[in-house]
Amino acid sequence: MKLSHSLLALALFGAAGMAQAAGNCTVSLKGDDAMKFDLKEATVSASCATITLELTHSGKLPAAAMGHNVVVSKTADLAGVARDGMKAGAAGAYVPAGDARVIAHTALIGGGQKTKITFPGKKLTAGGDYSFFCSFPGHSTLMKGKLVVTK
Ligand SMILES: [Cu+2]
Repeated sequence: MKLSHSLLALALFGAAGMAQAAGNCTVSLKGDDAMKFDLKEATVSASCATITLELTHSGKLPAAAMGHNVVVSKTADLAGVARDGMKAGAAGAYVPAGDARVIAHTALIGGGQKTKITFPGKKLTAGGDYSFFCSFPGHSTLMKGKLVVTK
């Protein structure tokens, strides 16, 4: 009896694991004029061949005043990337060019716009400590969240 119960538990765990590996290849975020993302946490799978990162700016303000992007980095790199992004300025869309700490980033958009990018799941490691944030000057203190990476 005990054995069959453990086997059943294993089968259930296995099924849940497979379902997880098959999904979670898309992250959709909304940013608004109140300098907020709609999510504090998102989950993706490192086994996705391609991860899609979508951003919708649901506000009305132009990119120059309330621009948003989504940058993915290790959580430990967030502050440094945000700081160097500010130095890159509007011309660099507030993302440091060729910076290895930037795992992925979308374009900077204004109210009413949408953007998306893709990157390979293998750029992430399951269980790693990652964050997503907006690198527009001053935004990352509010506009950030945890990117949970599963297998
Ligand atoms: Cu922003």
